[in-house]
Amino acid sequence: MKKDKTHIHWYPGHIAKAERLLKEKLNLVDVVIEVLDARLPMSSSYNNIKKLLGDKPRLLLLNKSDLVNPEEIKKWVEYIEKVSGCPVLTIDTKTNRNFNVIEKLVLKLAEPRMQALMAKGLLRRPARVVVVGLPNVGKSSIINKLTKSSKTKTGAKAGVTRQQQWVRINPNIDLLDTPGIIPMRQEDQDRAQKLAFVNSVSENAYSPEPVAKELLELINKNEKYTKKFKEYYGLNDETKLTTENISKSRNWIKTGGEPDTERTAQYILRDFRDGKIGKFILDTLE
Ligand SMILES: Nc1nc2c(ncn2[C@@H]2O[C@H](COP(=O)(O)OP(=O)(O)OP(=O)(O)O)[C@@H](O)[C@H]2O)c(=O)[nH]1
Ligand SMILES: [Mg+2]
Repeated sequence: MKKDKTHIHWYPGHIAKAERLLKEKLNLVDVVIEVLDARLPMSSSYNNIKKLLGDKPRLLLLNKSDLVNPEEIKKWVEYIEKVSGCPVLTIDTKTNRNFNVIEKLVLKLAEPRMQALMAKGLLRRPARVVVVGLPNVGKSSIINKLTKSSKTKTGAKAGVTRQQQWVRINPNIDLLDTPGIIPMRQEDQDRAQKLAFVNSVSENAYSPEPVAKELLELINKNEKYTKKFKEYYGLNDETKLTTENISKSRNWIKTGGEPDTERTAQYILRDFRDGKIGKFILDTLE
């Protein structure tokens, strides 16, 4: 039988536009906060960011850390700090954990640029920062949390083609109040699939059945993760973890007795994304 291939479809026109908008935002700030999904510490990062940023400082946030194992993500934090040379924090937007550290790190990262301004005879001003990341990683939730206590819009800055709204989140930091969306590129289907698992790809770009199947294939490579899925869906050790077997176990059957694999696929993706099955990191650390 031919293996089901997931085809995630991208729209090159959208990518070009997204890249242009992202670049405009990056040009406006002193520090960039890049948000990653903790379940995909590697696959949710942006390959091209170093090129776009040059030597502009960057803070990395592994968001949705409530959906991963704290010990496992710690190893990722160390690894990413080492390879990127950027500070990395784990956060989730349901708690305040590490949110005060975000502001401290932004100030620290911005300081050399502030010093450079003052060396040119300019006055110190608040550091400017933007939140960027792939779709659905939690950018808006983070911006909302950062701006919650202070809703002072500081207005558009002069010399900017597009009108941008800034919010003063503390006396020393201005945050751009709309995030920069990182465009996804076509070339890497493996990565596209992983992003579809965590709902970072528009649902119009794929059908759930092959994507759920690929998720189970990935899970089947990890014994511990397979066990969690089997426990959740009531499969015994001997039963293979497949969409069909989950359909049967849950009695998601079509009239006529066939397993309703399409409905099952939707449930699997939803349960996984909501963290109901357990905590999973889908990238592998060598
Ligand atoms: N479990 C969990 N869910 C989160 C967390 N942060 C955000 N979410 C959820 O993730 C989804 C996307 O969050 P948003 O803040 O809208 O993400 P975004 O990056 O602004 O998404 P786009 O605007 O579509 O690019 C929402 O359903 C949030 O409730 C988190 O820390 N943990
Ligand atoms: Mg948003």
